[in-house]
Amino acid sequence: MPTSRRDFLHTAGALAAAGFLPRSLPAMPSVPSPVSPDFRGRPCVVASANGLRGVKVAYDRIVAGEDPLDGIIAGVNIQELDPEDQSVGLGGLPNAEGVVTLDASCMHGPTRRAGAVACIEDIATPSLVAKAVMDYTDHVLLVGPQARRFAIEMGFTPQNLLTEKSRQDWLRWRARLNPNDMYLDYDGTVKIKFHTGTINMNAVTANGDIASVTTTSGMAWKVPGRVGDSPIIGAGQYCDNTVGAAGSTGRGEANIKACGAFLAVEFMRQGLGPEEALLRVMQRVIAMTEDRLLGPNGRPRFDLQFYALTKDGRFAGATAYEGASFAVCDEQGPRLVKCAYLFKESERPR
Ligand code: SD4
Repeated sequence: MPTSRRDFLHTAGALAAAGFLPRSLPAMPSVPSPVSPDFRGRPCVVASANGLRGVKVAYDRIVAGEDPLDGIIAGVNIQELDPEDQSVGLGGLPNAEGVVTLDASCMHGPTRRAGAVACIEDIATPSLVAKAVMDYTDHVLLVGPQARRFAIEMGFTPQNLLTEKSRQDWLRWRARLNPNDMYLDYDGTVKIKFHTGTINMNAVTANGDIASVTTTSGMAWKVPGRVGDSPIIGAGQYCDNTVGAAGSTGRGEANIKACGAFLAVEFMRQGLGPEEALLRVMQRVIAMTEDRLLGPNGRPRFDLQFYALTKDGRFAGATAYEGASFAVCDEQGPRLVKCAYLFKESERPR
């Protein structure tokens, strides 16, 4: 039965009385108007720690006047094309069937556009395919074989992304999966990687234009067809040219439910600094986490990092546990900075 406005108000009142809704809804914060053309800020690039080389490349490009999205995509391309980074692009760890499938998304603040690809095979630079979706189609997200076909039509060259190193890691993982299968077990001293990686990068130029990008091979050994948070606009990355940008790496399943990157930007829009905004996002993620992924002390059993910057060049990284770092480049040059955190490592459930 349709709910009348009267019923709705009555229910809302009951929920407010029970503490589920604020008693009086606060006024919505106004969306800041676009800054004037003579706005002068601080150019800055932030990324996950594996973006240390990339933030310098991106920073130099945006300071030289290049578009912020082109700058950060050039930055993440370094990791996508590096076969030693097994969390992204060429050499990324494959799914359970030994197939490398990649996810990526990007946003361009000045033109308020976004593009993404998910579960794409054979193309080493999905960040550029995401940008091509943004630049050349009326859509935001292409997936699977059709995303691959689109990329080839756009001039990308397909290649085998499974390096010998990642193939060996996959064979070891598979051999250990089931003691009763027909695969001989590897020597027990060989360490199996359960990689979580990914690269997220965000940039703001001196005139306050913002962009964000995230690219990944996703969770190692995932169920074929699995898509993580990286290609989901508002989860893996988000940017609003009036406020700032944010993105994430780590357990995408945890982030998707909190729309973490969007939430971080919304918290910054409401006036929080980037560090406080990201810590609040992390708290929201934990509040949305199912019991099986929490320890008896309520602490998460997974890793998830967030990164953010504001239109005026402030930045932060944050995570649940002490010890993680993120990459930044501004006028002080490229460097790793410690992430803010909620808990000591000793509080992590064993
Ligand atoms: C994902 N956030 O696919 C990405 C990559 C990752 O563990 O680090 N996965 O969820």
